[in-house]
Amino acid sequence: SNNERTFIAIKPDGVQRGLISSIIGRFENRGFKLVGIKLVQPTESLLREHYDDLQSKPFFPSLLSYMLSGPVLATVWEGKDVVKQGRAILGATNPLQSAPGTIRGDFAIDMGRNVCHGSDSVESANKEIGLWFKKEELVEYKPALFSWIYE
Ligand code: YYY
Ligand code: MG
Repeated sequence: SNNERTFIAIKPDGVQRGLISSIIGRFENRGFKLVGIKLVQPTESLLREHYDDLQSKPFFPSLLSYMLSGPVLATVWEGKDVVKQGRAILGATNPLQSAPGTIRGDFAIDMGRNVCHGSDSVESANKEIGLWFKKEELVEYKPALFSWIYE
């Protein structure tokens, strides 16, 4: 469906490095629709819920302090296959394995400074969107270019 949604976040390093416009520009250029956006200083409890499945991993403490180190740009994008396409736009988790042309492949080197987050399934997208956004912070509109992007 054209209404699939994903949660994409620009992590504290991406915000500090001035990469917000480069990253959201790639989603805009592809034709995905922005339906929510805000800068957030995440709390530890939000991050523990967001990364619930990773809490027992050895890298979790450093992931937590990295994600707490500054504001995060939280965004929600809508469009056909946007969860999977969003992951492809971001690139592999480890930037050293991310193809050039992906965000991580173009802007990152270390896994613990990989600049961005993207939901890995429709189910986790719904969970993450609900965690980071209130319902009234997400908008509905028909983009003017819709019929130039979708046949
Ligand atoms: O979804 P994605 O961000 O690509 O990877 P996850 O496996 O969900 O891990 C979340 C986050 O944790 C990753 O972006 C970097 C960090 N991390 C790490 O520092 N070391 C690892 N071995 C695995 C993940
Ligand atoms: Mg993940």
